[in-house]
Amino acid sequence: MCADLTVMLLGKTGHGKSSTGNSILGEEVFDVSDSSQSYTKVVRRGTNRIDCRQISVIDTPGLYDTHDFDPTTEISKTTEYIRVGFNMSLHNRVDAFLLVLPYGTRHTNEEAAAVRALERTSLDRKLWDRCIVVFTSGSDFLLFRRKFRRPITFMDWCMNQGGSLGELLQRVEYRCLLFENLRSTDIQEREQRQNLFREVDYIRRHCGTFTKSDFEKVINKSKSFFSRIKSACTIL
Ligand SMILES: Nc1nc2c(ncn2[C@@H]2O[C@H](COP(=O)(O)OP(=O)(O)O)[C@@H](O)[C@H]2O)c(=O)[nH]1
Ligand SMILES: [Mg+2]
Repeated sequence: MCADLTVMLLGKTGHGKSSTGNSILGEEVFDVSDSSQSYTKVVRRGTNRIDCRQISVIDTPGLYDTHDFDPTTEISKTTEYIRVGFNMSLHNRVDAFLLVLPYGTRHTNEEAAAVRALERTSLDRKLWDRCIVVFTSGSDFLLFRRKFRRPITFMDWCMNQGGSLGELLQRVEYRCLLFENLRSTDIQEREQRQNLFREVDYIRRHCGTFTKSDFEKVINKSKSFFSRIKSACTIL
């Protein structure tokens, strides 16, 4: 299978969204920050042709950046980024949303709340079915697994996660990928990309295409969307 592919990066600032976008494209297209300050200020698209595929990556500014984030604002920001991303995408289509988290950092309450807020943005299964969790700093996992007499696989590690991270991974049906953006060899980079393509092809085969009008339907379908957001915010 050699279909064109569009993915959108979502997550907190500093988690490695732009770096992951560059790894996928095999080029330094997006600016990478060297502090926890949000470098990416606007939604951007990068494209490249790899093998026989036209690859589009949509990078977004960080969500849930501050400790005292307001969930209502964050939810409408996420919705807006996704909408702008669709406008930039080829054929108004996004095949998968990549939720970027750094491997090895504790899944803090703050992060758990961020993911819950994202859950509330993506109320519809149609969005969740297209989500892939990408863990960055993948080489730290390779160091970690060496500690075991019989080294565990990345999937073993994912299946062993509990708490809010475990719930999230279950929610995306363990569509999880490991990316090392700084210290990977060309071969590793190629393998990471192939793993991504495999997941996205699977999503497309099982869920069909997802266009901007599908997204707008998801948002508009329930007139209660905003009231649901409001009630979600009172839980947070
Ligand atoms: N060691 C390591 N550092 C990474 C990796 N991915 C991103 N970083 C670093 O994390 C910081 C934030 O990356 P960036 O892509 O700008 O994150 P964004 O704010 O989510 O777009 C930068 O210093 C990157 O060099 C990774 O896979 N391994
Ligand atoms: Mg960025």
